Amino acid sequence: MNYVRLTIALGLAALTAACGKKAETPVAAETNQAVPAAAAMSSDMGNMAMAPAASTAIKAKGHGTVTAIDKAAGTITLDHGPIPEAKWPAMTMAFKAAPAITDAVKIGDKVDFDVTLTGSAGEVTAIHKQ
Ligand SMILES: [Cu+2]
Repeated sequence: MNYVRLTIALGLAALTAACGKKAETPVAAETNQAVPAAAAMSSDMGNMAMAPAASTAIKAKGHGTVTAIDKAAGTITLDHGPIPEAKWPAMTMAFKAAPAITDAVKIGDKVDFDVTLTGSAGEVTAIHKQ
């Protein structure tokens, strides 16, 4: 029983670390973007499969600050607050984002956004400045 709990705790810690690491190394993330973002995150999503309901897409709203935009890769990095719908703590991470999203804001903007989350990956589907 204790072993199982420890395994789950380690899995969650690894996920949190993976998400944070991604945000701390945006340059490395960009080089991976030649492969679709979802593929780069597939290992994270594999870990997430341990948690129930992780594979189900969750629509949520978030608030945060834009820290990076990569229009070529179609990603936006947000330093976002907690997202209770997904039981996510505050963190900085990259999300997939369509051109309409990446063109609408700039680095440093404080934003409200809608996001669809699948495992540890997410796509921003709407965004506007606060
Ligand atoms: Cu996050």
